[in-house]
Amino acid sequence: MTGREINFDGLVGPTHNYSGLSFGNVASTRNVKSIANPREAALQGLAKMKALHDLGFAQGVFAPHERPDVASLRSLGFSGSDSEVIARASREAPHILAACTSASAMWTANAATVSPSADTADSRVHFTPANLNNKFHRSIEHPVTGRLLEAMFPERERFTIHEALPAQMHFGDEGAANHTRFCGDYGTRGVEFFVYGASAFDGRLPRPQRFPARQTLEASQAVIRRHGLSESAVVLAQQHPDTIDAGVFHNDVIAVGNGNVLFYHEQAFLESDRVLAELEEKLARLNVVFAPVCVPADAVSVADAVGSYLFNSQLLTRENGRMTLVVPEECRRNARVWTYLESLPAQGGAIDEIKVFDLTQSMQNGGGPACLRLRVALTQDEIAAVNPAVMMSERLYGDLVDWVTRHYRDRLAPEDLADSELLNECRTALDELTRLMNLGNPYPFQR
Ligand code: SUG
Repeated sequence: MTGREINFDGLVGPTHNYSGLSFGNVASTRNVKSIANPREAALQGLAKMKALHDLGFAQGVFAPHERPDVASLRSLGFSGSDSEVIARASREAPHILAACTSASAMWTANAATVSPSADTADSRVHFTPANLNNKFHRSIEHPVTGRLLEAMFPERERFTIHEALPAQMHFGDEGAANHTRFCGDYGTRGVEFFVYGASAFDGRLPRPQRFPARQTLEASQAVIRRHGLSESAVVLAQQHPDTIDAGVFHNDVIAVGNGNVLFYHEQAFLESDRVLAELEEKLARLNVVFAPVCVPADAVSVADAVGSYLFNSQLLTRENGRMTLVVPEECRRNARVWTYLESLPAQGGAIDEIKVFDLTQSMQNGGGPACLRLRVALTQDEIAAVNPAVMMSERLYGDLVDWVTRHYRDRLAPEDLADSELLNECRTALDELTRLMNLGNPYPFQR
């Protein structure tokens, strides 16, 4: 093997809560004003990271952000000391305070789009932090995401960290949640698959009627240009607008790919036949035999997929070349989905193992196993250049569990967001974390 995929999971931040901020994400809307347990959320995520590390998968950790984001509140006119800013925002605009307090950076599939060096014109690994322009609470993530990526991938001659795309609806970019890379070996050239929800400029393309299409065609095309990807190794596809209207707000809620496998729902894409044929043909040029696994609607409906997050799974290649599907506990609770999953290993494809994790705290905001991780495929030399303090180990796991246990609350209700102590708790925790993970000073309060 010349390359490896590392999964960088978002460590859930201390302000994890349910504010119903994501119109079009049905779990977020359904659970608005529920009581959150940030400590449990972080420990659930860490347990998944550690379990996958123990199984031999390469696992990294992506640090959370400083919240509430006082600078954003100030930019919206709230003034005074930090605690006065929070008090005023909670009185006058609690929805804005909630947006500025979200721990949404945990869903690192939305942190950036990543192109491995084997695919890019200058043979560097390219990262474009996502502008997440469709939702205010997420649009404030990219500056710190960029600084964290710089600290995680410090060698500029190997790793190019771009600015986010222009913060404008025409270039709405949701990062790797709408990007999949197919390949033979992770270190050799692959085909990058970009799925968009709608075009911002081309009125002939259909668009969803009920919920927003967060990723635009034009954003995907801009990332392709920036990363120096070759047209012969890129496939673009439009997500089916009806599925967006059914709650599929990112492609990773309806499809997941890895290696030569695409595991997808029958209704995921418009022009499905063209998309599959193009993937097959472009992969064949790289001597990779494409192996799509289509889940028919009569086995699992789109509603079942949205409710269970079957496709928001991680598809991981084990050392023997076979694949493990990592799904959330919710899949076991849906009889049709579970029946399908139990039949999958016997179908004779590459996926012959299912692992189930309890990620309920994140799931209640619409974030499953795939949302929580950013995949970065690297060569051995590049792996050696990653900041070692962000890589999962027995020691880091122990340190992070201890850190979460000491700093996180086990209950966060909507009214708690007005408590300015939360900001101090978050800053104290993050100051310690930056030393633990050797991240420098990426946060506004440290600058
Ligand atoms: O952007 N939820 C996130 C979930 C992101 C899931 N990511 C992927 N599918 N890759 C979102 O909708 C809800 C926050 C709240 O309502 O409090 C939220 O932001």
